[in-house]
Parts: sequence; structure tokens; C-alpha cells
Amino acid sequence: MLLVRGGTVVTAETTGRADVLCGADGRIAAVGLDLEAPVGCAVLDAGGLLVMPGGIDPHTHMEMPFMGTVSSDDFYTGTAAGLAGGTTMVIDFVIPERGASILKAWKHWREKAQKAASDYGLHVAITHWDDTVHAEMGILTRDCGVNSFKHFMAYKGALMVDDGVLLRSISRALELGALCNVHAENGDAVAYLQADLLRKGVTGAKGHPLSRPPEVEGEAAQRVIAIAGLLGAPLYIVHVSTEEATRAITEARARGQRVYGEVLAQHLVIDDSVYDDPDPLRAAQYVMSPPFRPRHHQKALWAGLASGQLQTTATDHCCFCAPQKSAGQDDFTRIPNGTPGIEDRMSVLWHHGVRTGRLTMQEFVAVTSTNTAKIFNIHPRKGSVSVGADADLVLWDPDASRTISARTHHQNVDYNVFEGMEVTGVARHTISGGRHVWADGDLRAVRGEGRYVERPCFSPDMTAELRRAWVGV
Ligand code: DUC
Ligand code: ZN
Ligand code: ZN
Ligand code: ZN
Repeated sequence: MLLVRGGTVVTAETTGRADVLCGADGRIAAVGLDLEAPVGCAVLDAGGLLVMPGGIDPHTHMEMPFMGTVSSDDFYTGTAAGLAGGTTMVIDFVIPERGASILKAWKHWREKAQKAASDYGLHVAITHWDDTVHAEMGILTRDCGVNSFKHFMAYKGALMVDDGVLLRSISRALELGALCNVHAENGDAVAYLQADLLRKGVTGAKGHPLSRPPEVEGEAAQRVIAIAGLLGAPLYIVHVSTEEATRAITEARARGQRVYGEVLAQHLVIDDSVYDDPDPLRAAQYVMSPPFRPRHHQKALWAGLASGQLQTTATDHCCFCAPQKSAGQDDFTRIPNGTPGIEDRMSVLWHHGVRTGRLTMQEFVAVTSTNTAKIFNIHPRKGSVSVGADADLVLWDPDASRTISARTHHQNVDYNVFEGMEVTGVARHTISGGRHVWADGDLRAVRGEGRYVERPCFSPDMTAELRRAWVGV
């Protein structure tokens, strides 16, 4: 048992002084003023600290086979790094090979994830369509705790699905009470622009953003919103990086459509000037999709979060070390796409969001934890500080500063996209399932201690139910 004493509890709804008692079962046993420590209970002094629900990163790719290599953070190192930054749960993606059984792929990901140090859930990607996929979506939602399916509108010839697959899959998910996630970039346009750039001799990392301009994302976002709209299905768009996609979501919501948008910490603070780096390897480190954008897009993303039109923040945490990134030195289309971020999301959001006045403390909790828990149907078990909830907490020091660097981070990758950024707002302690796993610089993450979190579907009559459950998100 662990008593967190003397802190200020901040949730998405309220802020106030309270102690939090974490029970031996890993759940919150009591929240209130001046709680007594039961005999044998450890006490953690939270004086001067904010006690918030642990962060949830709804978008990570641990040890993912991708573009001829495998992302370098595995489920242990990646989730441990998350704990050091105040993130106590991830939702990773099962990525089945096209034509393969999505159920077998899910089982394979569950095996890989046995080593996770924090709790985790799994979205399952749909990369092709046939009767087996139709049937296995049913099994995954009924028996495996999966309530979300992912679709790539980009990566032509690999993960990309066309509109026919989107229609079938979104319709099937609706029938099952599951939510569809979409990577919105027009993969045909990307393939066309890539070939055109290579033909013109543009081979360096600078070609990456040129092959994926904002219109490519805006078009795909509008198209999938239209498809979901005609089916009457809710939709979650991952890594919204442009004002075009933000506008498409905002307009759909104004029409009454339930569309949710996720923003990456990286896109909020890094712009496309990184591709001008004279060192080609440094420029390659920033190759991710969608790419970094001209600065004015950041304004739209922050405004989207502040207004509630965009609801969640993530990282798309997908690490590749220098030798992996250098595979594309003569051809930017071969640079494995992805950047690290899980360890720094909370600090970056606090520093650039709360300290600048763009977000309130409660909005910070909403966009780093609670909204994700609600949208993916694990609230109030996750994303809340309430009796019976999992004792996943971050004890936040709003005034402490640190300098982000690959020299000190815990992520298994040899660079950091936020290198040298000084941030105020630091996770001092992290509690995961009642265990004190990050203690002021001491990482006590334990391999395999993370649990798989089953996420129940909404009932097939999801329209009415979602309206109730997602109010305010
Ligand atoms: N984008 C990335 O940058 N990496 C992983 C997959 C994706 O869509
Ligand atoms: Zn993506
Ligand atoms: Zn623009
Ligand atoms: Zn991703």
C-alpha cells in the first residue's frame, strides 16, 4: 500500500488538496483530506506537487517491423521510458501483414508485449479485406478486449487500404461497437509525388515533406470523414498535423458527426525547418509521417486542443537508430518513418501548453490522459483519480526544469527530436498499478509488470451509448 500525502489532485474536472491511498490490489482505495496511513503502508510526500492521472499515450509502435527494419524500443524499454516521463499506459498497434490473420497477429503482439513495464492496450490494423477479417474482427472485439481498428490511407503497396476496404471495415466496426482509427494521407498522391521527386533528382530528406504536403493529409481526412459520415460511424483520426485536417474535423463536428482528432507532441513544437539540416543523417532523424510542417500549422493544432475540437495527444513513438535511418541516404523514400517521443510528451505539453497559457492544468489532464480513456472506453478505470480506479498516478513538479537529451533519456534510441529543449514541468514520481516505479530520477520499472488492458466495445446500438459516454470529449 502507498499513501500519497499532501499533494494537489488535478483531474480533467477538478483541482483540490487531497491525499490518495493506493491499495494493495493496485487500485485507488481512498481519496480525501488527511487520510490515515494503514499499518505498514508506505508514505510518499507530495507536498508542492500535483497529483494527476498517469499519462496515456494512445499511439505507439514498439518493436514494429516496418520499412525493412524493426523499431528499436521494445515493449519493455519503451514503456519504461514512458514511466520515467509520467506515462503509465500505451495503446500500441498490431500491424498484420497484408493477407495474414489479424487474430494471429494480435496473439503475436500479445506475446511481444509480455515484457511491458506499464499497462497497455492494442489497436488492430486492417490491411486487407476478406471474410476472415470480417469474422476475426468479431472475435477480437468479443474475446480479446479490442475495441479499435486502425487503417492506413498511405503506404501504398504495403499497409494502405482503399476506400472499398475502408467502407467495409468501418461498417463492420460500427456493427460490433468498435471505433475506427485512420492514418489520413492520400497514399496514391504520396507515391506519385515521391516518384516525381526522385525522377527530378530530389533524393535527400527534404523530399520527404515535399512528397507529403498538407493537401495530401487534408484530402484524406475529408474523404474518410465523408465515408464515416455516410455510414453514421464515429471516427478517430490519428496524428492530425495540419490546419486543413483540423478544419475538416471541426466542420464535421459542427455538422454533428462524431469525429475525434489526435495530435502528436512533436508536431506541436517542431517545424519543417529540420529538413534543411546540412547533415543528411540529422535531417533523416526527423522523417516521420505525416512530416513536420510550416510553423503556422502548429497554431491550428494548439487551437484545436484548446477548443476541444482535437481531443488527445500522443507520440506515434516509433524509434529508429542512426544505422537504421541511414538506410535511406540515397533515397528518402527508404528512410524508416518514425520519431521517438513517449518519454517527453508530458513535459513538452506542460511547458509549451500550460506554461504558455494555451491549456489549463485540467485541460492538460484531459488531453494527456482522460479523453483517451473515455474515447477508448477504459474510463474511469484509467484517466481518473477516483476510488476503484487503477492507481496510475504522476506526481508532477510544475516548477522543476530539465533539459531533454538523448544522453539522459531512457528510450532505446540514439537521438532525441527535442534535443536541448529546456522544459519546465517534470514527472517527479510515477505510480503504476500502485507501484512506485519512478522516484525522482530512479527508474524502478520491472519487465513484465505491465498488464494487458481489455477495452470493451460499446454495444451495437452505439449511437445512443456513445452520445452518453463521450459527452464532453
Ligand atoms: N508514421 C511514422 O512516422 N511511423 C510509423 C507509422 C506512421 O504512420
Ligand atoms: Zn500513422
Ligand atoms: Zn497551410
Ligand atoms: Zn503510427
